[in-house]
Amino acid sequence: MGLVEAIKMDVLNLTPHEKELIKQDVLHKEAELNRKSRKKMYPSDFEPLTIIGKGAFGEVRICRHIETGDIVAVKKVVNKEMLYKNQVAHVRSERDILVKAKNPWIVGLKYSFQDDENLYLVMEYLPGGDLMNLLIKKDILSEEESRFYTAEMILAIESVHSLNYIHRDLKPDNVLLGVDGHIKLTDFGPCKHAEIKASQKVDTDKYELKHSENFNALKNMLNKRLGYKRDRKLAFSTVGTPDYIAPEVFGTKGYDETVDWWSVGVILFEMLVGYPPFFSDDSTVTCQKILHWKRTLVIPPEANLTPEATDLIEKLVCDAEDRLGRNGAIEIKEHPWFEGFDWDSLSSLKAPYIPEVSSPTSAENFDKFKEETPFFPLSQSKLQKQKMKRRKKDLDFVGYTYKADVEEEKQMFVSALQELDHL
Ligand code: ISQ
Repeated sequence: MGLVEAIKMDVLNLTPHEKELIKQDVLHKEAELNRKSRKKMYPSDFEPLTIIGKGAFGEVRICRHIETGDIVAVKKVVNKEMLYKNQVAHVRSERDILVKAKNPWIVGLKYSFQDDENLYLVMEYLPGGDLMNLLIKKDILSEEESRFYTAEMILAIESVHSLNYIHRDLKPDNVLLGVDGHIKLTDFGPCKHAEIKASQKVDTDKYELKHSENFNALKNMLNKRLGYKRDRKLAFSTVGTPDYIAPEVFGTKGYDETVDWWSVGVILFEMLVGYPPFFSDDSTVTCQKILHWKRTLVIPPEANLTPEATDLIEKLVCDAEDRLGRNGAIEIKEHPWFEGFDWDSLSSLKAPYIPEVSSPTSAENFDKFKEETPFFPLSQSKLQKQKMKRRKKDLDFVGYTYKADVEEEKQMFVSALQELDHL
């Protein structure tokens, strides 16, 4: 029986001397784990696999951690870019919140390290794709399906706010889906560049011949959806979309965490209507539309939203001083659109869409990207190959086991020590 199990089983009837001996042993193991977790990491510790995102910041790849076999998502932020774009503080704050936020709503950070050229954030890999990809696949979601994703976003944002952070860039691309279809937040704006299929284009002539005014409105809505999706897939390779940003963020008077509730309202609109409310193929026009939201926010009657859904959108996409959520997330949770919704069992609820994931390294739910430059500096690749060879040899001896995360192991020892103190 292991030490921790013995303590946990509470079968001990220890003398103070025995307790002290065990404590020493636990402390020794903890120190060893601390040493391990301080071990410097290098790009050569990872085998790069598929690219799943690219942007102005750098790129994100699925990688295999050679020592443990863990499949992770590594976000590389190019230092040069950061110097030019003054993003150092941004990356640091991303790292800080990921470290602090050991909660189920935020993509976990396993390690971070840097070399001469880049910074690397090593994160858990969520193979289900992002909410943007789901919306592109499904066109629109039902109110029930949207309620699930909205509820999860609310709890996720609430947890970010409870850490005194404001996400500020909540958009469907930053909402990732796990294998179980539940969401986690990240701060990642990948570009999408597959083209929309010609067969999906609405044949406007046909509609015009057959239908009059109502149908023209419907046609407009559908074409807006398609134009929007095509642009989404093509346009945002270097700059993020402003579609989800609250108007006060553009101003000089300051803003608070309620900007995230605005973004939730915009995403809810998009899930139910099929495009975001201020969409334009020109991002400066989108910004103008956001600033003049009182005039430009129109929920098309053809989308057939329930009065409760309409009301919730209008109470989120509005002036900050009137916005639902300014007195805490509870205000949103109590809105009639959520009437009867079981907030406490959300995490055990079956998600509306369960992503197809054929293997732990599968990238099938992400867009495909061309391999242009090596993910890690070339100087690292020889080292990486050596490490892979060595690892393979080790595995031949000991058999393949996934090593528990060092931090988790450490936590077990800390708990064991605390339990010892209470014995
Ligand atoms: C984890 N899993 C999938 C995609 C990701 C993108 C950015 C950061 C972490 C990720």
